[in-house]
Amino acid sequence: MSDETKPLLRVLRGETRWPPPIWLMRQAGRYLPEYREIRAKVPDFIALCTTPSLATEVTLQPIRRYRFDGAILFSDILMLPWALGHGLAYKEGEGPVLPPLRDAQGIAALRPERVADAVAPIMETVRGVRAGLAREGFNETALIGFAGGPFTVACYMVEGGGSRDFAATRVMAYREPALFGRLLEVLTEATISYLLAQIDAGAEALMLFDSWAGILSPPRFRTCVIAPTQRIVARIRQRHATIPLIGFPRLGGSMIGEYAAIGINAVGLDTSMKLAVAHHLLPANVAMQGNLDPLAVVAGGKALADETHLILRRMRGRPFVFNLGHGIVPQTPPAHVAELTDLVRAG
Ligand code: 1CP
Repeated sequence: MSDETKPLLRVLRGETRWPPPIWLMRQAGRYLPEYREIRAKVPDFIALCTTPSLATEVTLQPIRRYRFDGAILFSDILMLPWALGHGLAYKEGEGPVLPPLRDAQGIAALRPERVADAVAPIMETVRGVRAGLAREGFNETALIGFAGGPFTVACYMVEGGGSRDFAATRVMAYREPALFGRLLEVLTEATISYLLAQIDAGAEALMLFDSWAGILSPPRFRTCVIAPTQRIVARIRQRHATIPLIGFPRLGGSMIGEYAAIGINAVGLDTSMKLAVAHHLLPANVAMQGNLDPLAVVAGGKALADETHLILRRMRGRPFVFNLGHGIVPQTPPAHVAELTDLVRAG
């Protein structure tokens, strides 16, 4: 089946299809026993992301169970700082840990010239997933490549890991805008090369995860989220005029209209976004993706059905990709994901 007949790609290019295509953020991961089995043998998460045979396998696992319309490359947004030579480790139960980057020396120590070699195994995974999808007969499933939004990646680098409020990052963005801008610039350029390489390796659509976009004031949202994203979109469009691009400015709220105006094909909506407001803010040709609460999938049953039907009712008649409002959580029963795909496919 050619690209043009894959439902996800058609919808991202502006077509309305019903039932809508579906995939789920973090669809490969700890809620799946077959993922946990591989993870038990590879305790180092970075090793999992950089071993093409294993990363390919875990990318395909959820497709075999649920025949999702999108397969998302198994990797992590923090593999880019890792590729830039910034230290990265994943601590059990703690999430990612990086050396906090707070000054010009920290930026000068980044090594953009290393990125292409460092991400070579990830490109091998992209090729492996495309081949695996074809070999296993998933002809309608499109491969989604991704990167973190430069702002969100900077959050983890400045803070040195996850945080509830990324206070050090926001203070740096306000107090030292030139320094923070320089960091964003290095990340933006590296992200462009990284995403172009994913397209060359076989990614059919790309998503930018800007999970912490919404913690900024509107003026800083423009300079730290919209401007870098606009540059990424323009540079990718120069080489690949029609590749679908999905942006996820999580918690972007009232700013998503301005965000969508930069030439992105689709906007990922988080759970807090009222869909009537999203309709008002986004142009009709921009597809929407989202926004079921991941905890509704944990609940299952009537609550899951009610929440799902509400979203389907609100989205009928416009380009729409069913997804969650944030990543699936580890305690999700795999049977509830099957309930969800049945509900969506019944329209
Ligand atoms: O097995 C494990 O325990 C590791 C858990 C895990 C997984 C499965 C991490 C560590 N990353 C991933 C994969 C991942 N991360 C994907 C793969 C594709 C998919 O199935 O969707 C993607 C797209 C991401 C993106 C990602 N990583 C984001 C953006 C989306 C989001 O959830 O907001 C972020 C913020 C990260 C950082 C990260 N990586 C891992 C953790 C635990 C975290 C969050 C840290 C924190 O802020 O507390």
